[in-house]
Amino acid sequence: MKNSSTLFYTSPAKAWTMALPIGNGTLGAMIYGDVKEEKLSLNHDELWTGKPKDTVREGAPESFEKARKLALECKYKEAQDEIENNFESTWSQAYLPLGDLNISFGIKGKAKDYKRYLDLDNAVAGVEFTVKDVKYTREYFASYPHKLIGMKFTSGAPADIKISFSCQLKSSVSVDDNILCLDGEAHGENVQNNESPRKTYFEEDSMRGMLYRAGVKADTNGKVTYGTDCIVIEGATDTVLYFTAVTSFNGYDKHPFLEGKEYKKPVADILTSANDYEKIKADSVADYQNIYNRVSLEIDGESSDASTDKRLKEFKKTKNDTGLITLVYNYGRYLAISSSRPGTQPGNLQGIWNDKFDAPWHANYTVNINTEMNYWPVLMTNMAEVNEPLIEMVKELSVTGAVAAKGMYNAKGWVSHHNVDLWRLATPVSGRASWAFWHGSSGWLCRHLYEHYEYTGDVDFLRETAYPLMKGAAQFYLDIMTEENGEKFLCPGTSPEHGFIYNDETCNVGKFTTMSMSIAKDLFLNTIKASEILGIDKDFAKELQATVDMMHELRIGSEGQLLEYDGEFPDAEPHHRHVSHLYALHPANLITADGTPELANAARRTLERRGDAGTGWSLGWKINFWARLFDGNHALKLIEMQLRPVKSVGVNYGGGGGTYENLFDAHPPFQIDGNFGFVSGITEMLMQSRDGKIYLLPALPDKWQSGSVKGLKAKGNVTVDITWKNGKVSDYKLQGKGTFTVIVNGEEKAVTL
Ligand code: FUC
Repeated sequence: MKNSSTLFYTSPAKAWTMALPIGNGTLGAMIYGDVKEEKLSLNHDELWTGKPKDTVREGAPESFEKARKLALECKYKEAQDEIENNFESTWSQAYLPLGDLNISFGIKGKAKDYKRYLDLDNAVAGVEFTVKDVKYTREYFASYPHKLIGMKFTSGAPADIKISFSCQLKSSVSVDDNILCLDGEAHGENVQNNESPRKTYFEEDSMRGMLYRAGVKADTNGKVTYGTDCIVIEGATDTVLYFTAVTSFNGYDKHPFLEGKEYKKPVADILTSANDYEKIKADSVADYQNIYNRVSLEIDGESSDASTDKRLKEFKKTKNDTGLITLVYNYGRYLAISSSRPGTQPGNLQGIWNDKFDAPWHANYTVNINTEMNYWPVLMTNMAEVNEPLIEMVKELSVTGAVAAKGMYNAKGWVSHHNVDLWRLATPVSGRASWAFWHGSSGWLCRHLYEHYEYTGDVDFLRETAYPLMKGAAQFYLDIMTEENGEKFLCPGTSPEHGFIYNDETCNVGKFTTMSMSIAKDLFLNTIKASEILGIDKDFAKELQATVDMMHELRIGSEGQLLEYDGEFPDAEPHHRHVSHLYALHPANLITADGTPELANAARRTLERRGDAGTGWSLGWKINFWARLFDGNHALKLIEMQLRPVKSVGVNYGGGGGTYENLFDAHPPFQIDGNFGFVSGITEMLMQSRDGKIYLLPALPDKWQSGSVKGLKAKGNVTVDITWKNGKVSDYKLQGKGTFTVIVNGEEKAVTL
């Protein structure tokens, strides 16, 4: 097993952030690997509290108008109070843990030669050790085609195994037709109560939540006994377990209890048809490799053979283990494939992995950066199908979002705010305006739809899916635009989640923000381009262009920085983790290093003033910013910071970002976005593409003198392979169709493929 594609440890996981994740997009498990008491902490991506509900707040449009008027009069604090008191709506629902599978091995004695691993080339995890000269092995994988988790345990001498479930939710355990079943129920509500959400069970059917069944089947050469709440196996040398789970979730707009789908029979169907372990495993590995193997990265340099925990510690000191960077890159691609596949839910704040009853931020979809970051790498690393759940979510959100646009703003089109959940919450949650009052996600998410077209070149997708959603999101911003002195802007607004000082007070609502203007402008320009490609909606495109022409420009402040709000106010927190006003630089391309050097310089000043420190995702975003500024050395500095070993799991909003022992990104706490920002950042250091241009090695750090990357995708559906030596491209291959400008070793070359 290669050290750039294998995580391994020489002792069991003592904490969840040391355990190893597997997943098939829907089912997730964290494997601890204890010698005697194995534990798999389990998840199902549909297991959320709540149900569809009307979250529009009465009187919201009037409140919005009041706030707008106050902001226009520069009464920022009053505008904010108005929003917080009379505009915002209810809390998001929460993602729940499914339960634990406990596998007790009747092993007595001390283990030797212990190894616990996750092999990214095959998406297989395992544990092996010897006790009293008897060798034990365990193997785990999650299968997308077979909808299950497979496990195989072998031992050199007959062994006893006891299998049971435990669960933090209302649940019961039984044996049904030789399947050990866990039947559980999610809470009908994640009620907000004095600022703290409480998950609540109700009696009335209309208030009940989602139901689910998890099941395990054993296939063994030992003697099997079924207890009331366990399976006991005696004298086995070979045992296979199959695990699956199904919920009553029947769509974001269906009541999960009253209109829930059948969920018990599918568990039995999946498990009874699972009989050939080796074939199921082979199918699953092939299915995974079909995506994973499209990209390969080699950066010449040291690559340590030490265990992953030791490598992290060592890296902090020497920063020399380039193989660790490649490992974390490959791990990010693995996590994307394992948490997001066609037909599943999009990856939430924790992907699909969560063991907490009260997960940080409810493990919801936080869409003021986090969910988007989850999907930054997927198109450029050639995994377009991994994007599908996000696209489906945006489709659904446009329905709830149209209700939110009308009900909250009396506006056309659709809108979503900073939190989304399984039920496609589109209204602003209650709480501080600094996070809750932000209507940028509909626009931001549409950038992913347009990029899906840009990368794949799929015009049918643009016509049927992306364009109508982009148009609806654009209609909303168009409809709520404010005009003053011949200029148009979105008033009022907040720049997530950072405020400014005005009249000695911290304010979070301004007349407008650079980010909301960039999001709207970017969306309008992409919508205009899309309408031209499709040859439709000429008048609408004209209206958008007329508005763009009147929109506030990006403005540079007295210290050369980009301004974040309407005025040059002092920052409330100069080193704040969000750098939202650089949206134009990344993910958008309104600022480019070669096209708009003055603004690029202002972006650089902004980053310098903000500082490098940050949460995991903040470091991740900064890798991408520096890559876009063509500064590979600074990007590498952020990569090195992101690989700092972290143990603490408490919420830290400061500069504590890093990496846990299992290579999960540490906000802290664990938040998966940083893993994905890491992958897109490295990819953008090696290749960028926009407007028919393909940049090879635009931000290569001095330290990465030679290497190769294969199988990346550039916009226009071009597959890109690059080999470099002595810091220069030595060979490259582009596969696709069309005419492009390739920027290679400082020269521009026109190529027709
Ligand atoms: C945003 C960020 C926090 C955290 C949370 C889930 O609010 O500002 O750092 O990532 O989302």
